[in-house]
Amino acid sequence: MIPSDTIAAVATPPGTGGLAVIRVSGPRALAIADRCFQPGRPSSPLPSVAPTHTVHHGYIHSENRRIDEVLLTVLRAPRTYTREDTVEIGCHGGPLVTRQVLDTFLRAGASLAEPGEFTRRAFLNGRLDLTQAEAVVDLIHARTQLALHAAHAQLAGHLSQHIHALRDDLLLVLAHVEAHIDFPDEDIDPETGVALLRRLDSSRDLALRLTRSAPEGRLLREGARTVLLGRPNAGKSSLLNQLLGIDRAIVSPIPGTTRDTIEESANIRGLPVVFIDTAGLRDASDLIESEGIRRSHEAAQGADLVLCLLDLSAPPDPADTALFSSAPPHKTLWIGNKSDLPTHPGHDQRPDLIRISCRTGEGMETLRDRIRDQLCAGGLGSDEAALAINARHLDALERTLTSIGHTREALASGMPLDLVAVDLRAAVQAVGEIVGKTTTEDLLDRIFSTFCLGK
Ligand SMILES: Nc1nc2c(ncn2[C@@H]2O[C@H](COP(=O)(O)OP(=O)(O)OP(=O)(O)O)[C@@H](O)[C@H]2O)c(=O)[nH]1
Ligand SMILES: [Mg+2]
Repeated sequence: MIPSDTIAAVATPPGTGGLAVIRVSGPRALAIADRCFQPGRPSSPLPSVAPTHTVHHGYIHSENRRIDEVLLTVLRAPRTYTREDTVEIGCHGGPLVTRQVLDTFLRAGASLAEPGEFTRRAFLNGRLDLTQAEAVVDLIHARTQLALHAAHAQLAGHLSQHIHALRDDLLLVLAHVEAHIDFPDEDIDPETGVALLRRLDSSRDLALRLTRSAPEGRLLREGARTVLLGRPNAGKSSLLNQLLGIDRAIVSPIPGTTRDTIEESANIRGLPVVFIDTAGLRDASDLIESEGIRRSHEAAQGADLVLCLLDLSAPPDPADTALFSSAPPHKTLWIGNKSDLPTHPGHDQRPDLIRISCRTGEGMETLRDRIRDQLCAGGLGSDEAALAINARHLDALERTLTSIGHTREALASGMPLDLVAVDLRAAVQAVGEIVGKTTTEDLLDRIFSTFCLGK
């Protein structure tokens, strides 16, 4: 349904700032602005008669009282974010003045926008599809270059193109099948049957390829979970602080300093990484420490990457091997810390050890490179990862794949064509949900409620 009311919201974050922006969008945006805005010069035009994409100096007033001196931008449909008439008011950035400017527009006839309502309108008016609307959120929340890159690609429609191609292919097969349902006397000739199966297979391959970018999508949106494991005093908390560039965790010479897991995000060579500092691994008699160690093991199990830290200055402990058993070998980096101290000869046997010193910073750049390489080996940073689908896309693609599978079986085993069509329609429906060709109010509510106010 195309909305008919005019909405307003503060588009900048709450709090005090130099400027704030208030956005008004809808069929009455310009008329409402006329009632709230007094041009700086009497000869200057009111918003409703001002040309599109022009900026005007003046005052927001309410009941003959001046609220603020502002710059007002007039943007006429359809060349706007929502494709509706839009007015943006740049006012002073205090919370009170911003609120008063907004209230003036609400009193003049605008209604307060829901979170994400501007983007929801952009979607309903055909300016964006659903994957692009989701990319707007990703763009706003991107914390690293690579996450930003993926969000830009999705906003530009890279993922949509693939989804549309997939849907078009399935629709073509459906058209063939439905044509034959209408003429029940004619069977699909064997040649066409083979061609249709081939087309279904290529649809399945494309859908599978897209699902493979899901792990990268998660890493880019949520960060790669990287757990620091090691015996007490190995220097895990010191390493966390080094990687973050701040003193986040308490460091002390007393073994068993860290008792709970500490999580913090960092940007490693453009990749979003969530580091998790854990309690040192040893056989603890203390109840709290044992629980901390249990959590360390648990964190390592669910990790994207595990950093196993050894103290080079201390003799290697045979218990280390057992304790580190929870680290999955293909996603583990072995690190020797305290390279500034004399190295105990027992450590020479591990050629893959990355030598660092949290005290001097030696080896930290190499470690950052190795973390990036290890995460990129999983596909992150590749062109494929630029597709980086999210959990909603994955769910819809998996349903698409199931329906394609059923269609294929039904077609190959010569089932009646109206049954084949049922499965095919389910596949078209599922793939259409991704871009918003088929939607429900519920689905839209779920997506747009994750947006911030004013977006
Ligand atoms: N010489 C030297 N000392 C270090 C280095 N890294 C850490 N230390 C010291 O080692 C001690 C233990 O460091 P932490 O970072 O607290 O070790 P941890 O692994 O977090 O220890 P727990 O929390 O007890 O498991 C502290 O006294 C640090 O100052 C290093 O590279 N060189
Ligand atoms: Mg610690």
